[in-house]
Amino acid sequence: MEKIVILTGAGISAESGLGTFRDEGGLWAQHAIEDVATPEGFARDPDLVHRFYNARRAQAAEATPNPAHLALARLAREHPGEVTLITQNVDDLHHRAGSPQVLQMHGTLMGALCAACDHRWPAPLVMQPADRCPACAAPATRPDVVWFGEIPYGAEVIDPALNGADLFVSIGTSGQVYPAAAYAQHCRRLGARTVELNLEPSENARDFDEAHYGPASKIVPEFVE
Ligand code: BJW
Repeated sequence: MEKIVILTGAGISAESGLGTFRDEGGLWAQHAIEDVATPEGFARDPDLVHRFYNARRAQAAEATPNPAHLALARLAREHPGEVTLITQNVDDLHHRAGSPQVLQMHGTLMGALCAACDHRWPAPLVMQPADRCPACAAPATRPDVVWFGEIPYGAEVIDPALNGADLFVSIGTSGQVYPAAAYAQHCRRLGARTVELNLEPSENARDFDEAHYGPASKIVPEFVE
């Protein structure tokens, strides 16, 4: 039984209408990273950060999965127990495409997190700095996403999956953000075949044995078939 680990990034959701971060006109062209994706930025201006994530939550709720999300869901259903799907994305398009298990290492737009007591609950469509935590009542509600300087979720599942992978496939990610950017090199050193599916060569393109470049909605279904 071949163990397959798939890592996805913003590029897989681009054709569902959700902006990537670093492409021309992407999210970081409109907002400084340090203002909206760091705990320090949130402490400085929680209103701005909530507006940024409220807008993205609303957009994500309107978006629909594209053929790339659907192909990965099909792959996992057809190969039960063989596929580990890790996404850096905070949208829920893999879930809505029917992927049975999705590890959202950078959290989820659909979740709220209390910065005071770490309690988690489903996010309201619109979050505000004064919103109180349902567990401890602190007005410390934040989106349940992982910002720079914070520890990504799921290492207890991700690390063993990477260590046991026969095939590692990276889809729609620029390879600029760690630890995800180091996964291909790690898997390759341990003997896995590594494949990149992206619009253009990523920052870590040298870590892949094989690459296919083009829009995810075309190249992912082709690769999966
Ligand atoms: C298409 C397409 C189409 C477009 N079809 N493709 C080691 C070295 C150096 C630095 C560090 C290091 N280790 C840690 C750091 C610090 C830091 C870091 O990486 N900094 C870098 C800037 C260098 N990392 C962290 O702080 C992380 N924490 C951490 O490492 O903790 C310690 C630790 C150590 C060891 C083990 C474990 C932990 C946390 C990182 C959190 C990142 N958070 C964000 C925001 C999440 C919430 C939100 O969504 O707002 O995550 S930043 C942002 O970048 C978001 C994304 O998930 C992430 C990656 O972006 P992604 O998905 O790659 O998007 P883009 O836009 O960059 O690329 C899109 C790609 O798609 C492009 O290639 C296009 O070509 C392609 N594309 N259209 C196919 N149609």
